[in-house]
Amino acid sequence: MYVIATAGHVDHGKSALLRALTGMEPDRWEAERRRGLTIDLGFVWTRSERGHIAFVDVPGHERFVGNMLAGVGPVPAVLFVVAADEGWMPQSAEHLMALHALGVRHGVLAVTKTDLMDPDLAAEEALEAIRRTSLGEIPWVAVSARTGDGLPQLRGALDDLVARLPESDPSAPVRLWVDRSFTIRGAGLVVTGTLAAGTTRLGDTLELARTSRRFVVRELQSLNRHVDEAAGVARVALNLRGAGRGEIRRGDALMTPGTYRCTAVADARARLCVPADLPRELLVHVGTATASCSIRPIGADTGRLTLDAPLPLRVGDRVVLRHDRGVAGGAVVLDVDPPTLNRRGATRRRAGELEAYPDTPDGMGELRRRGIVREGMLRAIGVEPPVPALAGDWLVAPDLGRTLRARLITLVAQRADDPSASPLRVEDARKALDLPDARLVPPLLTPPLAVRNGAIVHAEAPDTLAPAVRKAVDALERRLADSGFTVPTEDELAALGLRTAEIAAAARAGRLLRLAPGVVLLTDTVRRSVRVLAGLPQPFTASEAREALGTTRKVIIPLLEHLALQGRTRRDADGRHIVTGR
Ligand SMILES: Nc1nc2c(ncn2[C@@H]2O[C@H](COP(=O)(O)OP(=O)(O)OP(=O)(O)O)[C@@H](O)[C@H]2O)c(=O)[nH]1
Ligand SMILES: [Mg+2]
Repeated sequence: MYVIATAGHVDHGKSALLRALTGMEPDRWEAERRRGLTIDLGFVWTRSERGHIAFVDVPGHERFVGNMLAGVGPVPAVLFVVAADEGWMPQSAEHLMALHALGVRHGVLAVTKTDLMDPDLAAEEALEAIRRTSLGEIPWVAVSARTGDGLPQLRGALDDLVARLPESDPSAPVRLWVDRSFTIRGAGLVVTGTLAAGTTRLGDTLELARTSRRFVVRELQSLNRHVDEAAGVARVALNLRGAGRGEIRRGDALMTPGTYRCTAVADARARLCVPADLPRELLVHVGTATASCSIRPIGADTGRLTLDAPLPLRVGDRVVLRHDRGVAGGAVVLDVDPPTLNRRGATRRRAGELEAYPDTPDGMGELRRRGIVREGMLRAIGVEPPVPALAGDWLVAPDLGRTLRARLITLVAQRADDPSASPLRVEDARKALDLPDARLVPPLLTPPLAVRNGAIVHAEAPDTLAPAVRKAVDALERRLADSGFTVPTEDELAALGLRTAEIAAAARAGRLLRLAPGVVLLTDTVRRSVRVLAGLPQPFTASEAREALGTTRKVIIPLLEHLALQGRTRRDADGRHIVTGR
């Protein structure tokens, strides 16, 4: 299915043309038909060679420009209507400005009422104006809704138009801007909208962005027919279980849960207007939503929008800016999570940053700016993750990843230089590198660095440990197995051939721990000591620990320091020790 919106000056024959094309009535309200004036959006459709083409008919009267913007907001293509007898008019220009602000690139011009006047002059005027906008060169057709002249050509032009429309992604998260909501007796609330991308299915859960309330799709229709699923671009009508009368209204957005964030502050690049020249208070239109907003200029063409109500904005969204005299221009959303601008010089710096932001969402740029970010966050702000997750759902910018790897190597090397140092724990590395999640540490390690028992070690170290040293440590382990808390003396170690250099190598391999000169422990002994200490009434003093382990002050003081550093114990206000249970 394809969806096309109309545009054009009041009374130029938009609704009459759709009536002639589709045989359906776009003016839904009795008042509209009586007054011969479209007030609100109309929805009609026809079959074409390529499938259904649905139309969103908009009002041309300047008083209803808000409704017009809700109609064109989520729609990718336009049927621009100009009456041959009146030619280019103020609302033609305003609608064109809105389409340009929204970045609409696909359209057909219909010069209608050709039964009243030759169309050429009107066509020339209109094409001249349209050419200078995002629509560029578009085909035009002369038609008369009254006589039916030109209708076959218009159908042909519409077929060609839809054939050129870009495909939308059926797997994208849903953001359905609601354009109508009504209650059906016995069924409850029904909402309609143009699904721009993504797929919605019966039984799906959608989240109302304004309140975060979730609803299950109980019934799904497209063009008045029941369907099990609908993929964008499509007109859809959803009956939502549990939604009360008036709970969802035009301007609301129904979202795939967890794929969006609402924001009231966004930095944007202005189109067709200069932020500094705009009134401070404006209306901003996006999708079918309208919000009051203030704009604060940042750079020459950039500014910060602050909305009176948060909206599920995405990077790359096109918005229309309007004041009491009409459409003022538009803007492209560049950043939906912008930094505060409190510090001196912050605005000037920000102006420079925003200059470098592209108009179209740039996943790698967003990742680089953030360095480390969750996949869901990038999707929520409107960009596809440009690289696979490194751990969990965390993405790391490639440049930053390289820097972090190098810093990890340095950190570990610094420890290795110090024979008495214990291996670097993953949590210490996380803190040192300021990572948001310890799961990021292992994939950032460069072999042979690897994680063993929560610490970073040279994975090859046990194998590269000289056979004599390995044998000596093995022998020590055998001898001390089950012997409780025993600290081998320097003589015992020397007898096994374990002197300073050998001890340092075994420490790097994670087998021995050198706590202080003359205080060398098996890693396993340290583990056992924690179990013993955990069995003491908490908190405990150093002497109580010494007694429990049957050791000396010379050993217990560095041991307790080591355990505290490792986070295995902590000190209370009186300097006593508590096993943390980790
Ligand atoms: N002679 C002639 N009159 C037409 C033609 N198309 C529309 N009209 C008349 O023009 C008037 C306005 O037509 P609409 O279709 O309501 O115009 P519109 O653009 O939808 O107007 P709004 O929705 O209010 O902006 C009506 O009286 C129509 O009968 C046409 O091709 N020839
Ligand atoms: Mg109309």
